[in-house]
Amino acid sequence: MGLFDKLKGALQKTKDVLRTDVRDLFKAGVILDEGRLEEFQKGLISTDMGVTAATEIVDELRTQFLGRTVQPDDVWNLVRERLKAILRGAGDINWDVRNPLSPLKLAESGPTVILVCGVNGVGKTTSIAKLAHFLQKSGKKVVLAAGDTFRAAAVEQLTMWSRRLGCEIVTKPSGSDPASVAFEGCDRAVTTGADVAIIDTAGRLQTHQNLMQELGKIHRVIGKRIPGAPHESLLVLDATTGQNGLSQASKFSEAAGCTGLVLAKLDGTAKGGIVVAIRQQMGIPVKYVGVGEQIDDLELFSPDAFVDALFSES
Ligand SMILES: Nc1nc2c(ncn2[C@@H]2O[C@H](COP(=O)(O)OP(=O)(O)OP(=O)(O)O)[C@@H](O)[C@H]2O)c(=O)[nH]1
Ligand SMILES: [Mg+2]
Repeated sequence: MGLFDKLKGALQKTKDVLRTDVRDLFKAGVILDEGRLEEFQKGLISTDMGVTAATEIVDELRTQFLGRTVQPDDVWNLVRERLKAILRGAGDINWDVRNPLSPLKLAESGPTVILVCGVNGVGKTTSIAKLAHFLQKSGKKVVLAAGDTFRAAAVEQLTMWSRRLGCEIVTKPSGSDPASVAFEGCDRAVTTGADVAIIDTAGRLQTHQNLMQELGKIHRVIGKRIPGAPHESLLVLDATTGQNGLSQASKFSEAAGCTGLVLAKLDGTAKGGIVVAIRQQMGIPVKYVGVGEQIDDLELFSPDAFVDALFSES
């Protein structure tokens, strides 16, 4: 399956919302009135794209089409272009669908460090394995650091992935300081000439101040071993989360300066729209989407492919 097909499958539920609840509103020949605009806005908001984006789209529709007959295609083209523009943001990322590493900021010399954080159970460890696989396929040598020292099973889980991937892993006993694991992971990457170190962290709620401070410390310690690192600080969001994703993005960003999102579990959501809200309100781009539990189930996020999949006919 190609990227587009996978995305289409992953976004099925969001598409159903848009299509069944909303699409009927703009049957050919219908005159656009305030009632229809309001209904449409509700449908857009129900995908979690955020009130700001939904209002912008509806305002533009009002300006162009209020009191006139409107063709469904006019509406969809407008929505599509608007969403793409929001998701592309300021043009800070050079999306290249042929290069899965294109959204990542890589170190100019020495190892690139990728810190991965997020709330409990969102898909951090699995996403790390998938990302390592991506990197290895591009010829990069990867070191993993099992920074979730909170649960013994977490170290085993990442160790199992490292065996399958055939890459090195740095671990410490349960209860060790996660920052020291992160430090050692960076150290190992430097001394073994690895290209990338990926640091796993324990799941934590964004409302737990101590744990957010701990994450801040991990971030700082990484920078002590490798100046300028981490080069990427990826926040993994569960795509089923909806609006809480915004609060997660905000708090994790404060602690760990998030440079991008991984939107995991997009295969099971009606809420793919949250990425629009996060991009628009916080400027944090989605870089990857998780579309299943297998090692290959990670896709490069592309604004155009995402929006086109969201509105495709089939
Ligand atoms: N369907 C689906 N399941 C996923 C995806 N990513 C992860 N999972 C599943 O979600 C569950 C949790 O994944 P983990 O990677 O362990 O999540 P985590 O964030 O590391 O969890 P903690 O370390 O406990 O905070 C596992 O059963 C994964 O297989 C995805 O993209 N799609
Ligand atoms: Mg984990």
